[in-house]
Amino acid sequence: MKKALITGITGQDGYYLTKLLLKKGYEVHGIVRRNSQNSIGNLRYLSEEEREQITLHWGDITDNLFIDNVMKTVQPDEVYHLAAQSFVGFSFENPKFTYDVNIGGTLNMVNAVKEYSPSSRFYFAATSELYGKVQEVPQRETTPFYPRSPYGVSKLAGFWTVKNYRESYDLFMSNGILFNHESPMRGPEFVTRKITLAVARIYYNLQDCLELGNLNAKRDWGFAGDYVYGMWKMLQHSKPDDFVLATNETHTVREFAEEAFKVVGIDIEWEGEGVNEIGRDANSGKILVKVNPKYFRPCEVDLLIGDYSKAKRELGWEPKTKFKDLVKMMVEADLERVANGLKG
Ligand code: NAP
Ligand code: F7E
Repeated sequence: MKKALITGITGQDGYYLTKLLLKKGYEVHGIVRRNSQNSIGNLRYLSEEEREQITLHWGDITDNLFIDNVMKTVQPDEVYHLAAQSFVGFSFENPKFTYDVNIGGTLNMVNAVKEYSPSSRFYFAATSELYGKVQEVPQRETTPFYPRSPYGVSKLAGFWTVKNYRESYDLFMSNGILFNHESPMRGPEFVTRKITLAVARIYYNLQDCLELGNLNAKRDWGFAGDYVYGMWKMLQHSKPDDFVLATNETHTVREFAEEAFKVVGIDIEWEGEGVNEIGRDANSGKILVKVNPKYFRPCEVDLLIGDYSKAKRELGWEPKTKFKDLVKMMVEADLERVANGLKG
């Protein structure tokens, strides 16, 4: 039985990756940081049977003694390093913390592999945020990087740390340059989930209006369930390497919101510009979307669209879920959650 160690197991991708690896018969170990509620994040949505199969190790990735011990004890065949301070907006407010977790934590992980489990195959969660102010459209593995946030800079350091350990010590370490991927397990502060949750709450008259920041930002949004399969494929490959996973389709935040309201039968009509732009229910005239500058970022990534042809060619990976189906899946899941909440 193969053994996998997942950091960030309580997050969005941790949830889908755990399900995938359990299904494939892996012994799954996860790193969870302690909190006062002993909460296990998205792992609570796994079945009891699935949860019982996971071994949790309680600690923080910034603690190198803890990471060394886990690596020595578990001796995993595969390590999926997903843990990070992953919210770009928050990284502007807390750059030091973001660097400590995303750079320091990643260094702890690769070093523990080198010292205590050098035959482990290692996956690092790099990101399309490395491309930031894009130097080429669409972005691929050879596109020069230009990060635009403390988060992006921290992940750039992580990317190069992984590559440097791979080249210096002959370790199997791969970088997944993943474009935005979403799901019903997405944190509620990220724009897609913020929108789908608001649509469900507006539908049930629990909220009047949705406030957003930059409606013009364009993202390449895929489904997290498809992307964790790509992570696994990278570690089954004949050699370690760096791969873009994306859909090669891009949409504005405005389009995402429009599509999400459509799922509950509301057509949005837009008026005005910039901070004065509003979205009205075309039927009732009610204002459902407003712009609030507090959600603007000091530096924005305007356009992301990824070219995943290398992953397709070398790994046989392709995204399966289309944009409209992703939006529908997320709105429907939030409608159900909000309805269940109403039932108490
Ligand atoms: P997420 O939902 O924010 O999950 C992050 C995970 O990291 C959570 O389990 C969190 O634990 C854990 N974590 C944070 N700081 C930690 C620390 N100091 N010690 C131990 N665990 C810590 O992120 P995601 O969307 O699943 O993304 C997974 C990874 O892919 C992240 O590295 C992210 O930066 C990267 N990525 C994401 C996307 C995307 O679109 N989703 C795209 C490219 C790259 P808590 O539950 O305790 O907070
Ligand atoms: O923002 C704009 C915002 O926070 C997307 C992380 O998983 O993907 C994610 O980073 C866009 C930005 O994700 C709001 O300005 C408008 O242009 O959902 P987001 P992100 O910054 O793209 C990458 C690939 C990662 O690696 C990250 O870990 O939407 N936007 N209005 C808004 N964003 C938020 N959060 N909230 C708003 O109200």
